[in-house]
Amino acid sequence: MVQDRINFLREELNKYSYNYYVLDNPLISDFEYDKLYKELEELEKQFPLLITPDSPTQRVGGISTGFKEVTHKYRLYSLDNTYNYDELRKWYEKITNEFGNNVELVCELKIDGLAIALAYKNGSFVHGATRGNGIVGEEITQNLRTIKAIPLKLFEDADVEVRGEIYMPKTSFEKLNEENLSKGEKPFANPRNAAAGSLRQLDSSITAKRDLSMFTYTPIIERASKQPLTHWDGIQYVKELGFKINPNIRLVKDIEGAIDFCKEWETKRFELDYATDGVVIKVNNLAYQNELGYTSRAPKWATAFKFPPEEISTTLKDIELGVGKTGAITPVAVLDPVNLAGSVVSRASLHNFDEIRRLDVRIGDRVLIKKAAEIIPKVIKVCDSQEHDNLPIYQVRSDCPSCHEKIQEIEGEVNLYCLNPNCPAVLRAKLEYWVSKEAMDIDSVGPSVIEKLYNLGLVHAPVDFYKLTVDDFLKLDLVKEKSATNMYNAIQESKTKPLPKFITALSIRNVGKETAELLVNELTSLEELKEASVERLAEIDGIGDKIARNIYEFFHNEHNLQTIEEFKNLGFNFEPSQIFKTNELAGKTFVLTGTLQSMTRDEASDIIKSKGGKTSSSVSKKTTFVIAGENAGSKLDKALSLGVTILNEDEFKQMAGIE
Ligand code: 0OX
Repeated sequence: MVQDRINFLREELNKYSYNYYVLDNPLISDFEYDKLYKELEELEKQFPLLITPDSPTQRVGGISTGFKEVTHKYRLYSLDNTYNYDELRKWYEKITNEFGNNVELVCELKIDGLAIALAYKNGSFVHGATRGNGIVGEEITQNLRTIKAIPLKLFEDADVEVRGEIYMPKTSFEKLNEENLSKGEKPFANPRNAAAGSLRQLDSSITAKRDLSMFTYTPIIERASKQPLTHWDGIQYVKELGFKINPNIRLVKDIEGAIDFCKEWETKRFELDYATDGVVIKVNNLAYQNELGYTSRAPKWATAFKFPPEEISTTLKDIELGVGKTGAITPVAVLDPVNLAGSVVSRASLHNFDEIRRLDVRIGDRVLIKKAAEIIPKVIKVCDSQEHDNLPIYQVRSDCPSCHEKIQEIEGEVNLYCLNPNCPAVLRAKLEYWVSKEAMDIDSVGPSVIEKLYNLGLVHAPVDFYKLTVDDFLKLDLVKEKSATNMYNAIQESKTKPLPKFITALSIRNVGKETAELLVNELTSLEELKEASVERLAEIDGIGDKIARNIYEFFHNEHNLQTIEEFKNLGFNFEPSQIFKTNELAGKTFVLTGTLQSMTRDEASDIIKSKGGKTSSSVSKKTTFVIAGENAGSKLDKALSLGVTILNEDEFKQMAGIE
């Protein structure tokens, strides 16, 4: 009776935990899970003899005095690396020389974590060890038990040994580092170190608190209901047994197929929430694998194609200061050009002066730069060197590099600002932003036209765009009648753009497209916006006190109000009716991926928002729909793995009620 209930609870809990941690597909709330878990815990307390090591309550573990060395039953080999496609083709040629053309390959992302081996007897997890030197590793079973993506009990009573990679998601790594910093502890250098540090804890309750996961990539089936003959089938089989498999895996016909996979992931990898440093390519047929065998350190049937480095060191030649549309002074590192993740980089972001001070960056230093999801790489640290100490400490200049007015601090802001309203750099940046896609989207007027208009004294502030005649454009060299008329028309047409775009274009500090939309959705008209108090503004979901104050100050500045009046007199349309939303898509969150045929992603996003829906840049359990265009990437894979409904462009248009 008690045993039955215990069995039932264990099965239920295992099912929910598997769906949550392995399939990323939660079935019940944390509350419901905890209720079942507590009931099981209570029963096991009353009947301790019924506790088994594969019970879900046994993931907590205790304190050990050290890690025991263990000899692996099967050696964990390394991988030979390849760095370019020709090397890959040569590797494949050796194989096809032996087996003929069209040897199938499996491509897997190479997870940058820690390799481990797990042993299962009669379907239960018995022990796990680190890779060590491949022959001898350290037994860390207790710590591995705390990782929920590692099944304690398989769906089948099988004897297997699997290998895989333990990793920490990038977002969890950042969170952990923030916590460490706030406690005055040293941050981890990267997610891999954080995973290693978490795994090597003598107190496994610490490991349990860290967000670690595992992708399984090598199945060794000793006794089970199936004996796969290919690597692909082996992977599918261990998935059936309950292990977590990376969804970004592909079976290809030949090396060109594998090269396509590598090319695809060279850039898409930055969208993932875990680090990957390459692609592992494996011969699919296990009989071929057997015949090919191993060198002294690595299999001949597999190779790792390494992505170009995401981090590289170079010399900092100078620090240039940019002046933004709000007057913010932003330091930019000028570098000795280097190849980073496939492109030549000669400039990198240094964010702000606090960052320069924090890193103690000095001109002449060797610095480490990194390419992350963002396009512009950033300087992440100064490399240790003896020269560093002899270089002069970077001195922040006190004047604006453009107008030479004194630059100032603003309370609550990390940047320094040039607050001269007539600073040429600020004026130019505002003009460029006005025409940008995010703001008024005047495609035909680019930075070089703006520069000429500005230098001729024809345009000083955005209102001046609307006073230009076709003849004014003809004053610019190389501009002919047709393009002059185009530019004139595009500017005039922009007067009818919806209010959020106009507000975005005003360059209010910290107010971009998203905030402008929030404002208009709540306050609906420019008049209401002008009259709103700081408190009213801060009440809007998504607008904090600081931004509320910036908005308030902007609309209580005489010069700004005059400018807005001028726009009105020039025929700008501030009708609130334009921004009323419908609510067909209320409560639904969309993620857009790939290229759409009949509209841009921004346009689709505007349609969603105008109908009350939300958009997000990443797929999660909260995503309602993923709209997948052509060449949709990892977001589509993630949606598939989470079971999120995928819409094609036509289905989306139908849902949104557009033809
Ligand atoms: C990974 C990874 C590592 C095959 C024989 C030696 C290594 N880091 O993601 N290793 C392997 O494969 C074995 N596959 C992977 N995906």
